[in-house]
Parts: sequence; C-alpha cells; structure tokens
Amino acid sequence: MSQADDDLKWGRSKIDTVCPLDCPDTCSLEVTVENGKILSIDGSDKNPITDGYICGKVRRFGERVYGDARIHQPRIRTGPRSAGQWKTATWDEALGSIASRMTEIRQQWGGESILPFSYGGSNGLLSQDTVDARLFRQFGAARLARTVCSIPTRTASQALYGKMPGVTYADYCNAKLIVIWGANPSSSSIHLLPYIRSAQEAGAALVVIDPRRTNLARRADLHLALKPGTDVVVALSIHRYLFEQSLAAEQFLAEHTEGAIRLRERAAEWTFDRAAAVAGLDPELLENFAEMYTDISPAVVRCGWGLERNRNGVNAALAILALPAIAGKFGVRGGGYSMSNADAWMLSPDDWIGAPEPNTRIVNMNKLGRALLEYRDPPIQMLFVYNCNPVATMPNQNLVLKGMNREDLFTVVFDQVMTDTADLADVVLPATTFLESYDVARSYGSTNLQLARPVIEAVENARPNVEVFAELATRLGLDIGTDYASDAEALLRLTADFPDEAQRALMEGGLAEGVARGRPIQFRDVFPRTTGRKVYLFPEHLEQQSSIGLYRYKTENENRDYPLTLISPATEKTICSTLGELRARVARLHIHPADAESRGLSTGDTVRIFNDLGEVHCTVAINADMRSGTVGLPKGLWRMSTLNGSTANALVSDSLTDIGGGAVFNDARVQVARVVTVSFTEDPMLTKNTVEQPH
Ligand SMILES: Nc1nc2c(c(=O)[nH]1)N[C@H]1C(S)=C(S)[C@@H](COP(=O)(O)OP(=O)(O)OC[C@H]3O[C@@H](n4cnc5c(=O)[nH]c(N)nc54)[C@H](O)[C@@H]3O)O[C@H]1N2
Ligand SMILES: Nc1nc2c(c(=O)[nH]1)N[C@H]1C(S)=C(S)[C@@H](COP(=O)(O)OP(=O)(O)OC[C@H]3O[C@@H](n4cnc5c(=O)[nH]c(N)nc54)[C@H](O)[C@@H]3O)O[C@H]1N2
Ligand SMILES: [Mo]
Repeated sequence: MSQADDDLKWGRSKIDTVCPLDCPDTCSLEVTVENGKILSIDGSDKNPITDGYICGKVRRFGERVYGDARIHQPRIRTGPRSAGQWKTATWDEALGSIASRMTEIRQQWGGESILPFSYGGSNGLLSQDTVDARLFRQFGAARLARTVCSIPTRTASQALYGKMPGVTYADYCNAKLIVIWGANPSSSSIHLLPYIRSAQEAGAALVVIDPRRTNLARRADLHLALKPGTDVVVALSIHRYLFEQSLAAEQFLAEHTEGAIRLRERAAEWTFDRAAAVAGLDPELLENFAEMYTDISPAVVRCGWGLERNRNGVNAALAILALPAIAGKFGVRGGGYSMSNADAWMLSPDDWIGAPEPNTRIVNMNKLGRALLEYRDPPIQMLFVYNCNPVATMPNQNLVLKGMNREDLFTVVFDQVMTDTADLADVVLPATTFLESYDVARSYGSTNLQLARPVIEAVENARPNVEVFAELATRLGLDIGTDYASDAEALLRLTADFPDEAQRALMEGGLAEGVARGRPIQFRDVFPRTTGRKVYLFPEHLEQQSSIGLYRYKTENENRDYPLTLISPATEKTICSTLGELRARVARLHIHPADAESRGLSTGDTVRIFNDLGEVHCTVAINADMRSGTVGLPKGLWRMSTLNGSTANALVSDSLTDIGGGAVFNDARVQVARVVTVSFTEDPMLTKNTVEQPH
C-alpha cells in the first residue's frame, strides 16, 4: 500500500502551517492529523530557514493541546482565591458576568481602573492588538506599556538605525568573524546554528560574549565571560581603541553618521585595563577581541537579548550596535549586525485596530505588583490577562502575587492552560492554540509573514481571541463593527492593510517573503530608516532620558549580604513560560564550583536562593560553565518547578533599565545557602522541618 493510500485509510492528512511562538525562527510546520487529532508535528521546507526540522518542545506541542492542564470550559471561582474551587460556566454566563462587572467598575471607578494585561502569547498578529485593542481603547481602559522584553535593544537599534533589517541567517556563511553577543541560539534560535557551523568550517572565527560558557562559547575562538551588566564598557573599550589607533572608518562616519565625536569622547576613558576591571576579564582578552574585530572582515555581530536585561541595557545595546559603524563593517555580504527584524515590514497596527488610543494612564507591565497595590485615583479594580502569564514572567513575583491576591480585585484570565496566573482568577476563559485557529506569524529572525491555520477543530469549548473580544465588545454595547466576528473574517480584515503582494502571497501560498529573501546587504541594499538615512550615533533624545547620560556605565549596588548575580536565560524546555506545564523536574540552580565550595554545596543538594525580595528553594547543579559570582536559574519556570512555589522572578526587582522602562531579569543580587531537611519520625506533629545550614 502506498503512503497516500495508507493516509487515506487512516483518515490521515498532512497540513502546512507555522509556529508563531515568540522565537526568532518562526518555523514552517507540517502537522499530521489523524481522524481530527494531531498525530505529529514536524518542520517543513516551506520556510527555507526551518529546513525540515524543529525544536523538541514544539514537536511536543500536542501534549499541551490534549494535556491535563488544558482549559476546556469557562470557569468561575466559587471558593477563596487560588483555592482551586470553580464551577464551569457557559460562554454566555462567563462573558455576561465579565461585561456586567466591567460596566459596574467603570461606573464606580472609571475606565482607568481596568488594566488589560497582555504580551506575546502565541505572538501572532491576529491574536493581539486587533479587536482586543479596539475594545479596550473604546472602553477607555488603562494602557499597558509592553516593556518586559526587547524594549532596550529596540530603543537602541531604532535610535541608531531606524528599522533597518539585519544580516540574514544565510549570510552568516559569508562572515569571517561572527560575534555572538548576549544570545544563546543553541536554546533560543536553533536554526542559526548550521550557518555558524558552516562559516566556521570555511575558516570564520567565532567570538562569544556571555557570562556563561554556552555551547557556542565552547566552540569559539574567543569567549569573553564578562560580568552581567558590563557589556557597555567592553564595547566602549573597542570604540576607544578604534579611535585612538586611527582605525575608525572615517569616510563611512563622514558620509553616513552623525554624533561620532560625542561617542568618541565618552569612550575615551575606557582603556582595556579599566574596562576589564569592571567586566571582570583579563585585559588581554579585550585587546584580542579589538584586534580581531578590526582585522577581520566581513564581521557580523548577532546582538541578543541577554545583555539588555540589566541597569545598563540601553547603553549596552547602543555601544554594541554602534561598533559596525565605527569599524566600517557595513557594505559587504556577511558584514554588519542582526537584531530583531520585527519592524522590517513597517506594519502599523493602528490601521487595523481602527480606534484612536484614549488618553488614559499608562502602566509599565514590569510594575504590575506595584500597580495593583499602590496605584490610586483610581486603584486598579480589574485585571484582564490574556496572551501572558505574569505570575511566572514578570519581575518581583511576590509583589505580583500579593497584588493579585487582593480580595477586591476582579481578575479575568484568558489562556489555553491553567497557568499560575489563571489559578488566581475570578473568571477563566479557554483559548485556542495556534493549531486551532487562524493567525499570522511575523518572523523577527528573518522577515517573512506566514499563515497559521487551524489543523484541528477547537478543543472542547476553546475559542480564538478575536471571536471572544468581538463578542465581549458587543455585550459591552460598543459599536465595533463586524469585521472581527470570527477568526477567518478577522484574517481578511488584518491582511487588508498589508502590502497587496504580501497579502496575496500569504493567502494563496501561506508565506510572504519580506526583504530578507533578497539577503540584503546593510548599506548597499538596505539603509537606516532615519532622517537622511543617517546613523545617529549620539541620539540626543535618549541622552535626555538617561539619568547618567549615554555611553556611561552605572555601577552595581554592592551588597555584601547578596554577593552573587542571578541570571535567568531561555532554555530549550519552554518558550518563556509556555509549555512549562510539561516540565516535570525540580529546577536546578547552576553555580560555579568555587562558589559551591565556599558554601559547602554538592550537586543535588537542596538550596535556598534569597534576597530581600524573596527566596527560591530548589536543587543545585555545580557547573564549571558558569562564571564565578554569577548563578543561573531557568527562565519561564512555573511555581510547581521549585520546592517553595517561587521562581527566579521572586528575586528580580521591578527597577527598570537605564532608558525605556525595561526589565532587569539578569541583574538580581542574591545569596545561596544549603538547606538540610531533617525528618522527625517520632513526632507525628513535626514530620518535616527545614534547617538552614550555616556556611
Ligand atoms: N527555547 C526557547 N527559545 C526562545 C525563548 C525561550 O524561552 N525558550 N524565548 C524567546 C524570547 S521571548 C526571546 S526574547 C529570545 C531571547 O533569546 P536570547 O537573546 O538568547 O536571550 P536570553 O536567553 O535571555 O540570554 C542569552 C544569553 O545572554 C547571557 N547573558 C545574561 N546576562 C548577560 C549580560 O549581561 N551580558 C551578556 N553579554 N550576556 C548575558 C545568558 O547567559 C544567555 O546565554 O529567545 C526566544 N527564543
Ligand atoms: N526571569 C526571567 N523572566 C523573564 C525573562 C527572563 O529572561 N528571565 N524573559 C522575559 C521575556 S524575554 C518575555 S518575552 C516574557 C514573556 O512573558 P509572557 O508574555 O508571559 O509569555 P509566556 O510565558 O509565553 O505566556 C504567554 C501565555 O499566553 C498564552 N497564549 C498563547 N496563545 C494564546 C492565545 O491565542 N490566546 C490567549 N488568550 N492566550 C494565549 C499561553 O498559553 C501562555 O500562558 O517573559 C519575560 N520573563
Ligand atoms: Mo522575549
């Protein structure tokens, strides 16, 4: 029997779609469905970067679709908050009760007391900032500043280069020097790896700048294991060298840039010795890096997101992204930088939202706990969470929990699974996954748009965002039109504002290639999208927003009680906190052998990681790949993945980056101590006690 006959016999079909989740790779997928159920999820060749393979976690996505954590029906809380007591409800009851509470709350407290809270979710263009935004704008709710990720790097890259597309993955093969700066593609964008490998095979040198010895750092010619938060001085020391040694690309600077002199002045103090002392590196390594970056071309810098999540985030990204301009690395294939390409299409959501923004209060999402507990006139009375799991992903977890536990807060959580956030809701609504509804995925690693289509029917009573917000709007008496009544209609509405050719390619073939298809060369095929196509090396508007000025280093608050720096980067197990429900094991704190030894720790011990904000209990893994003085926990853990229900974000403060209001996930000061569990078997009242081991 042929494969086709076999498929027919089993009611099996293979359907093309895309993974829209928040990852630069945006893989094209081939999903095998049998009798209406997902059998397997694989990569396809449609997106050339996917090249037929995908990550392990999305291959397992069916376990989320059909898993125990999935929400099947709307639920309404019946017991005390977070006690897990619910009654199931119809959509009619659930949306009815939400609409009447929203109306009451607006009457009593004003629209600004209602805070819609969303971030990436499945990261599709349809499921966020379409009819949801139209609803909340028309209703006059508070506005949310989506600052949890990429604000610092985006602020820097837009100020310098506007929305210029980056060096494409494919062109990494043409580079002779690849600098992976604060990115870990082995976890966070695996499809870049083959291009790096083939460049290395062709003789390219690799530099990795990361406090951890990552997989790529192990294969690198040079690894700068700097202290987190010190990237700005490392980059400035290279700028200083280029200027002092008359190696700066004077002609390029004269033709294409403004502000080089101001940058030069600020860089002047950063000798290799001084920068190395701050970054905790050997000055010789900085010198090696400077020489490599000067001598080798084409050179590409992959600027990641790990470097932005600290008090110097914007200045770090500015100093790094200015390097190819000062060193004259543009204009050749494989030369320049890559950052996010999210803005390459220059799409503007306002077109399809179709309602003006109200002039209501703006809440920085990194301050969620504070907003819930401290904001007055009016206080926040209602939280509507969708596309987000703030208990797991926002800074200052204990403050978020305290705020969300307020008895007088009305909370709606709209999600696919019972997250840590959903546990605290008054009403829970079941959402479809990207395998059950239409969406449009916009890649930020390359520049294509791809169509996500339903490969199965919605599981139980799950519904797509657009449908739910459209119905809620109607119940609120808003006149929002009918163009978002279903996800299929919404797709037409959304894509109507795309360039014609893109819309046609997307609707007919499922994929519209953006500018990256032509593998554009920076400063030959693509230019800064700024006034006069210039690079603004010293953006004055940012200088004014910074308390210490541009290209300056803010020192850390030394605290003897908390001598270690905690970072919490992406892992291959989850995507942010999505799929965290499938992560069964207790998380491990990664710590350098020297830091473990001075605390008497062995691998497998239970430890307490703590500071003034909170504590996390988990096990420990001694790991020589960590930098001494820096410890690591995984990003995106659920509360069940530790022994005390707290995760890395319980230790992360809600203070903000230098500019832009970003989160400082990699800038937490902590102490670690061993926890000894003693069993008192003879005393039935005291079966378990926890004693901290002094060190
Ligand atoms: N598997 C998987 N893939 C993902 C995600 C995921 O959670 N899981 N998340 C997605 C999202 S939302 C994003 S934003 C991207 C993030 O992707 P990446 O850019 O890779 O960012 P991170 O994982 O935050 O951190 C990258 C590296 O930065 C290092 N680092 C930490 N602090 C510093 C510092 O101060 N300086 C320097 N130079 N390095 C530092 C970390 O050790 C880590 O190896 O990945 C996306 N892809
Ligand atoms: N400690 C630490 N914390 C971090 C980071 C870090 O480096 N360290 N990184 C940060 C980064 S880079 C990011 S981007 C943020 C991300 O933080 P979040 O925006 O909270 O991202 P997720 O954890 O993926 O949560 C998205 C939720 O949306 C739900 N969802 C998906 N699709 C839909 C849909 O169509 N409809 C509805 N209603 N719901 C949907 C998913 O089930 C999931 O629960 O986390 C940040 N948190
Ligand atoms: Mo992110």
